[in-house]
Amino acid sequence: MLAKTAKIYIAGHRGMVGSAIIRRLQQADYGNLLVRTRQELDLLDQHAVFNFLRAEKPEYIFLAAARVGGILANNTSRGRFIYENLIIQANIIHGAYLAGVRNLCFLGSSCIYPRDCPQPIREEYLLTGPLEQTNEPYAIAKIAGIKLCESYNSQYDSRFFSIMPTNLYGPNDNYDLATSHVLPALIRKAHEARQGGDRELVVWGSGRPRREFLYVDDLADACVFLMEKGVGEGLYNIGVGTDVTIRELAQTVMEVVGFSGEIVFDSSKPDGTLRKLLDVSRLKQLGWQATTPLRQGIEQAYADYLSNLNQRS
Ligand code: GFB
Repeated sequence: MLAKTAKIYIAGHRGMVGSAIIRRLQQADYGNLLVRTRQELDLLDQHAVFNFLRAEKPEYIFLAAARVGGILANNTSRGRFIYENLIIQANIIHGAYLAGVRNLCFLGSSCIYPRDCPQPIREEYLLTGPLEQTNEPYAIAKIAGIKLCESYNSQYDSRFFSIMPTNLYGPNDNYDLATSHVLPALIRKAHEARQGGDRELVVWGSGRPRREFLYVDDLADACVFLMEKGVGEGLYNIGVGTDVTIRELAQTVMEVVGFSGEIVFDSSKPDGTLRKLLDVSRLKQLGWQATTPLRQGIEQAYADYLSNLNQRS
């Protein structure tokens, strides 16, 4: 039972996912939240992480700290993506074990599944085939995180579980065009094209890949739901159950932003996997479902983008 006074550590609380988990916990009146900025605690530093967890002894951990990025960042910073993710998760998971923290929610990603697996993707398809090449290092790190959780549960007295979100978007997203995911990139490009009076919106790849998009507050709600339920083990896909092509996504973003130019495809950029729609029946059976429709979520994300722009100017 997750008590309202339980000490809960949120690793990565300044990122899009971690900050959404904080919002969700605060909304539900959890009052004993533990956070550390990167300046206060370097998660790549094993001794600092072990000492911190031993001193603070949280009862629950949400492990939302990670090196993340879009297709280009994954494909070009391959060393950094595998190294930083392996180290951060190993430090926190082993540190949790050493400090006697029994409950932990590990955040993975839908790219852990084989590139060519049947759709929608069920949790059982993990490790049944080769991975998508553009994000293989990141996916391998995340698979190692899942296996760390499973192995610690099996050898020790821990209750660590893993969740696999589909492509996320929402407040606090990364809008840097070189490292971002597609949805924030298209919001920024469409906004700047409209402001600049441009005629074209450049979309990477062919526009044919399909992606599923989950509003980050829905993801945070699912993480807290599973922790409250006390699932304590296993792998859970979290998505909306439907996907769109990148071309359709670009059209919706253009409508929301109010840019009516032409879409131009840049075929020098990779498409990545053609489809990765998650099967979300496991979560549905437990009684959870996403609630934010894509268009509404894009409107909310664009409003957040605009308010951040206004704050900076
Ligand atoms: O979101 P995204 O970068 O990552 O790209 P993935 C999704 C699709 O959108 C790809 C296309 O086919 C991109 O080529 N796309 C079109 C764009 N225009 C743009 C643009 O301006 N920027 C970006 N970034 N893409 C990531 C993985 O894969 O998904 C991570 O690399 C992680 O490991 C994450 O799993 C959820 O969906 O292809």
